[in-house]
Amino acid sequence: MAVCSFVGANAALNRTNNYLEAASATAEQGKTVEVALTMVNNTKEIINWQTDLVLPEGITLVSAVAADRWSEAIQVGGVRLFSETETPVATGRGVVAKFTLQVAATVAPGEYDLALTGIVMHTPDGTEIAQVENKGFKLTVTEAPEEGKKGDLNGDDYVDASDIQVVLNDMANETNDPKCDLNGDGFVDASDIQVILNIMAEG
Ligand SMILES: [Ca+2]
Ligand SMILES: [Ca+2]
Repeated sequence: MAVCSFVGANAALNRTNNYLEAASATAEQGKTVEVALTMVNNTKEIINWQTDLVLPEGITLVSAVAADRWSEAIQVGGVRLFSETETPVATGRGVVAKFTLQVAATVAPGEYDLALTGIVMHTPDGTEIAQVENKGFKLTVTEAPEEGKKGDLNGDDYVDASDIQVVLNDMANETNDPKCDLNGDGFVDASDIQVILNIMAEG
C-alpha cells in the first residue's frame, strides 16, 4: 500500500482520502466500451475536477456523461475529462462519470494498462487537491468474432454445391434453419439456393 503523503500548501489534505479511480473493463476490437469513474473524497465537498487518461495507441476517449454522484456536465478535451462547476456537487465515494472509449479494430486482443493522471479537484474554499500518483486500470480487448462468409453454410470457407446440399437437406427435413434463409424472407426454399448460385457466379 502507498504510504500517506502530503504536499506543500495542501498538507491538510491527505491524498489517500481524495482521489479519482476508474474501473477495469472489457471491450471488443472495433467497439466502444463504457468505463465508470469513481470519486473518493472523504474530507471535503468537491466543486470541480479533472483528469487526463493515459491511453494506448488505438484507444481513444470519445464521450463522457455525469453519473450517480455528479449532477453537472462532464467535458471531454482530447484525453482530458473535466467538469466546470462552482457549487459542491459531490461528497463521499461514488461513481461521478461514465466515459466511453473507442477501441480501434486494429488493436490487438490482450490486456492493456490504462491510467488516470494529472488529477486535480477543487473544494468550495478554493483548495486544490492534486493527486500525484497515477491510478491505473485495465482494459481487456477481446477479438472480434469472425464474420462467416455469406452462403458458406457448412463452414468450410467455400461457397459451393455442398452448401446447396445443406439448403436441400433443410428443405427435405423442413427444419427451416434460419442460417439457411439466406435472403431473409423467413422461408428456406429455392430462392435461398439461388442466393448461393449467385454468390458462386460472382466467384
Ligand atoms: Ca461451404
Ligand atoms: Ca429464404
